Amino acid sequence: MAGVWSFHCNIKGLESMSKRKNPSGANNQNADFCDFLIELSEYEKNVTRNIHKFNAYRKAAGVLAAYHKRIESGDEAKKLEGIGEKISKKIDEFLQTGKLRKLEDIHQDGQAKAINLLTRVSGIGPVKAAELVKSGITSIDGLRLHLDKLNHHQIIGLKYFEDFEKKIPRSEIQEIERKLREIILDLDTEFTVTICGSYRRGKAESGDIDVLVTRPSLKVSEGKKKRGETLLKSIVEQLKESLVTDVISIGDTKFMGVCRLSSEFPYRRLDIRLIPCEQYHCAVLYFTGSDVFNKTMRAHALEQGFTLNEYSLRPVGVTGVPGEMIPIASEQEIFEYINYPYKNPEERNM
Ligand code: 8DG
Ligand code: CA
Ligand code: CA
Repeated sequence: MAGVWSFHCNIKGLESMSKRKNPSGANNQNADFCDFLIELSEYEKNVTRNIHKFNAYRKAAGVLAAYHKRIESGDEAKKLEGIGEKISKKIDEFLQTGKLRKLEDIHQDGQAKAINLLTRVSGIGPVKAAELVKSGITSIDGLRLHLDKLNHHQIIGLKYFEDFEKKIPRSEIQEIERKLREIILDLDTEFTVTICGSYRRGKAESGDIDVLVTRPSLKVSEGKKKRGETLLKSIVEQLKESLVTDVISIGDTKFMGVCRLSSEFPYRRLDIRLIPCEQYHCAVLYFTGSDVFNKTMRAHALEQGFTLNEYSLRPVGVTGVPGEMIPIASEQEIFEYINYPYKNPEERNM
């Protein structure tokens, strides 16, 4: 899904987005700038569908969040990488007036508001949202009257809209992790189960649960048959007994669905990926994120003559053609190969 993925806002609304995507922890002295930049990036993603502007705003927010001191003028901000004339002007406007004309206009724009709202439904992307708004649907309740316009994923997203908007506390994911391990290891003790995403980065709460599963006998080299096209399906069948409540989609390697600990808890989005063991560490690295961290690390890998993705690390020859995948035995090794100082998952929240 890479590439288009950044265009798929599933359950994340503007508010949760600004909390999620900018690491505005206690030490971010530019959190108010970050918030408006993230809101502008959401607008570019969902409404104008301008991925370049989306990335530019996201990057600027990341740079400001990581900056050690409060920015006092647009000119000062402009000295930082990723902040140009336009964003520096917005910082000045915000410092002088306490708001942004552009955002005020966006807030007044009913169409933009409706598109942003509908993209918060899991499975509804910017294109679908625009289509729905064009057909006159501008609210969640309105959407509930038009299930015929939605696919299975979108219907599930709508059914659990309120629950999926709720952040998942770390303690609840720990409980889900215990249960997942118990059920999956009960099938075969050789399985390894890792919850990645913001949870692995140590966040106090997460938007969804990203699970990776492998086992030593699960090898790329052995081809699809032996890998067992039914392995993921049998795992999910077991999980349905006490954790999984709905299936959004399931293939040989990827399950998307819904889970719930018990009736006292909200329904939660759960993704499970079955990964061949040779690719496990690259996958864990990739799905731990953050996505901004991934981009930075990938760019660094390229500078060092390697291409890095969710499957493998490979050297790039002078001709630009990637070579054979390098055998990887740990996440640390990936950092070592590309000469990148190792960062704990907790240090990847950029
Ligand atoms: P959250 O769920 O708490 O909101 O945050 P998250 O865990 O960081 O985000 P996510 O949207 O669940 O994505 C999980 C990680 O996957 C993310 O941290 C970075 C990585 N990732 C990319 N690109 C892509 C992609 O194209 N598809 C998917 N599914 N994940 C991606 O960097
Ligand atoms: Ca996640
Ligand atoms: Ca996810």
